[in-house]
Amino acid sequence: MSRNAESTAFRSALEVIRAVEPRVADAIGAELTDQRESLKLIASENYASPATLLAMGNWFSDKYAEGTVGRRFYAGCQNVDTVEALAAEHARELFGAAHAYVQPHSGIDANLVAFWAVLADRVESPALKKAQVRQVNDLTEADWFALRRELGNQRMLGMSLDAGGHLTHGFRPNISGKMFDQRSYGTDPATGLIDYDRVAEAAREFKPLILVGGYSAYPRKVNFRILREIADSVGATFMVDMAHFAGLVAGKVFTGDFDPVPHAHIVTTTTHKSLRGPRGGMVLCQPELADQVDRGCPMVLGGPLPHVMAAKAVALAEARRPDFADYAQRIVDNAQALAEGLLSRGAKLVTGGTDNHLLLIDVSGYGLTGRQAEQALLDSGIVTNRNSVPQDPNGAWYTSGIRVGTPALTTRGLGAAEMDQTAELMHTVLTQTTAGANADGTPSKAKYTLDPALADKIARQATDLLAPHPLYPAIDLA
Ligand code: DSN
Repeated sequence: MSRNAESTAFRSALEVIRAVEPRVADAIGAELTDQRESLKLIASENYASPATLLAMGNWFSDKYAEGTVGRRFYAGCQNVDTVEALAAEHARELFGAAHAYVQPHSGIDANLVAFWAVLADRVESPALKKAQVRQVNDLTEADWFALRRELGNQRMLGMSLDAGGHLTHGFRPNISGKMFDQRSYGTDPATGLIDYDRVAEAAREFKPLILVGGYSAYPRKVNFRILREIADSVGATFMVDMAHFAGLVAGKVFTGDFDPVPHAHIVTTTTHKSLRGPRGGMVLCQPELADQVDRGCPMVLGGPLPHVMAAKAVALAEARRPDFADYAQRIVDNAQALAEGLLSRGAKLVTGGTDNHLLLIDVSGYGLTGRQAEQALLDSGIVTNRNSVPQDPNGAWYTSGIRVGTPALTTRGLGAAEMDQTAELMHTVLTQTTAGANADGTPSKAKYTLDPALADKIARQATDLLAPHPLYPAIDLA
């Protein structure tokens, strides 16, 4: 394919959009410019390929396709069947999974589908059994009442939010925290690492129906074999949310005990983080859960997004190519180089480093909150997000941490030398930013001072660092 084809495709698309609502075309163009010019270190973001992006912009978006391949509630789904089956096949092959469900629209949706599947599979409920085998109209009011009562308050054990767990693993801001009786396991205060003996102890005491592994802000490998043994010892279903590190599993950087797929009963993921696909979700599971997982829509999900499933098929095909394994390894190499660069300049990292795609900087060492650090870095063209650190005294809004990740910069082709330069830029910003005060003189958790001239200089240096690694080099919108 000629490099010109990508440019022509996006230019033509924008021309068509501009004829209807030029401000949308302008915003799309501006987004490309912003992404090209900033040092994107958000651990959960990436840059999908032009083929993946283009697979989403078409008439598949116009099609309803509730149900599953070959069993739809709408006529005319033969082409949707083709792309959904392809995406599922690529997912099964890539991850060595028995079953793949590619309809979830996001990671939250994928987790809700998984929770439903486990509840339906595991909860001892005569009413639920009736609901599964009969037409729903046959259930009495008493059956429905019993079903609601029996499904509620089931137990879930997952990683605590401040240790790096995710909201959807039973925390209050998400519906999982309202449906489930949740308890969490944290990390060892001295090392920042998961203490598997403590997890086993919590599981023995709490006897969860679901043990959840996985994280959105834990910078280390997780031993899923041990977590599965713990789940088995208390009769729990073992679920892993691998949204953050799916690319490292796909690229065979995480294998054996660190690959969740052979160990978990059910695995959820997003497709747009380290996996580098379109914005969406996916569930992989063992055969006994497949039937319940496939009920995801309409049980939990709105109608599937066929255009996104088409893009998932494209991205998963890309992830099956040999060069994806090289990409996945470079993500980790870059994260370790960035960690090294920060540590050598005196930064404090949770767990003292990383063995995945992300690191968590404890910015209290710079006298800043996460919010102050995030904004000062943003002023300087460095895009990160604030994040709690274990036992965070500043709570989840202001936080004491900055989470950074390397999947996006690795896609652009940056390597270890540039990671060291990135560490230097970040260190300069963080050491030159001072915390501000409120009107009454008390310390502010949000205000800060950073010389705007320095911020501009760093932003220019960030752009220079990126210049040899253009984003979407074949695409010229001018
Ligand atoms: N929002 C994602 C992240 O940034 O980790 C997870 O939901």
